[in-house]
Amino acid sequence: MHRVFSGIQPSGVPTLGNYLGAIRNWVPMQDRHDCLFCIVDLHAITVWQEPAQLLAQTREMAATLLACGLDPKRCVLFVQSHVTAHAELAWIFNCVARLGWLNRMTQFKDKAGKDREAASAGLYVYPNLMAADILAYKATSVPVGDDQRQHLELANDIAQKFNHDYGTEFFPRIEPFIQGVAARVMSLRDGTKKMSKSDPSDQSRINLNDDTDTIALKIRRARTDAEPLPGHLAQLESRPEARNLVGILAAVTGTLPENVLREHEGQGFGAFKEVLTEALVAHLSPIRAEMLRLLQDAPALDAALRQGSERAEAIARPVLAEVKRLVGFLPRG
Ligand code: AQP
Repeated sequence: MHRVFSGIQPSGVPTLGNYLGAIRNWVPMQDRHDCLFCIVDLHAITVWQEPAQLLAQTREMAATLLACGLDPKRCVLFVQSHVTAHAELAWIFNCVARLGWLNRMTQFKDKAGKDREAASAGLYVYPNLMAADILAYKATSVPVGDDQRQHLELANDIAQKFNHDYGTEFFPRIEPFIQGVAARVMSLRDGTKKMSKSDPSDQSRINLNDDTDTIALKIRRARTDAEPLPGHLAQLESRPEARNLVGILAAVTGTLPENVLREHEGQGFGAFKEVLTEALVAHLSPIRAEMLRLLQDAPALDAALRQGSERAEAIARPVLAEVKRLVGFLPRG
C-alpha cells in the first residue's frame, strides 16, 4: 500500500473548487491506501489569519471533511500544528533547500503579489514545510492539483539533497497524483482565475456551507456571455466562464463536459443556470446538513482531531528521531 499525504488550508470555508479538485478524490483513496489528511494551519498563517477565526475555520474544515466522507477509522485526519514534527523537520529542510530553488517558485510570486518585500518569510519557505509534511511520514503519493507540481518537484530535490549530504537513502521518492485539469474550478466572476476560499469576493465562489438561496443567487449572478451553448467543447475555448459552468455541471453529475454540451446545445444561460443550480443543491445539501450537525458538537470534533494527531505523531516520531541521528542532533545508534 502506498502512503498518501494531502493537506488543505483552514484559510476559509472550503469551496466547490476544493471539493471537486481535492476532497472528493480523497474519499475513495481511504480504502486503497494508507492515508493521512491534514488541516494545514501552519501553512494558513503564511498570510494573516485572525486567531479566533482560524480556530473556528479549523473546526469547520474538520466538519466539512468528515461530512464529505473522510472517515477517521479509515484514514488519519489531523491538524498540522498539533504534530510538532512538521515544524521541526521544516527547519532542517530550510537548511537543506537552496535560495535559488525557492526563487523559482511561481506560487510565491503569485501570492506575494507586487509588494514582495512585505510578504512573510513563511510564505517564501512554504514549499520546505510542504516537503516536511510529506516526508515526516515518508509518504510516497501526494494527490494535488496541477498548480502544486512545482512544489512536489522541490520536495523531491530536498529529499535527494538530504540523502546525498548525509550519505543515506532515508527519504523515498514522492510521486504526485496530479488530478486532471478538468477538476480545476474557476472563479464565478472571472473564468481565468481559480476559485479560491480567500478571494475577497464571496460571489466568486460556492462555499460548501452555502444554503440553497445563496447557491441560486451566486449562479444567477455568475459571469457568462450572451451566446447560447455550442455542441462541442472546442467551441468554448475562448469562453472561459461558459467552459467553467459546463465543467462544474459535468463534475457534479458525474459525466463529461462533452455530454453536458450534447444535452444542452443551443440553450441560453438563463435555463442552463437553473439546471446547474438544481444539480449543485442536490449534490451539496446533504454535505451542508451533515457539516452543520457535526459543528453542533465541538468537543466530539476536537476529540476526533486529537486522536488523529496522536496517530500521526506515532508515525512521524521514529522518522524524526532517525533524521536527528543522521543530522547529528542525537548519537547514531
Ligand atoms: N479552484 C480549484 N479547483 C480545483 N482544485 C482546487 N484546489 C484549491 N482550489 C481549487 C485544491 O484544493 C486542495 C487544497 O487547497 P489548499 O487549501 O491547500 O490551498 P489552495 O490551493 O491555495 O486553495 P484555495 O482555496 O485557493 O485557498 P487559499 O485561498 O487560502 O489560497 C489542493 O489540492 C488544491 O489543488
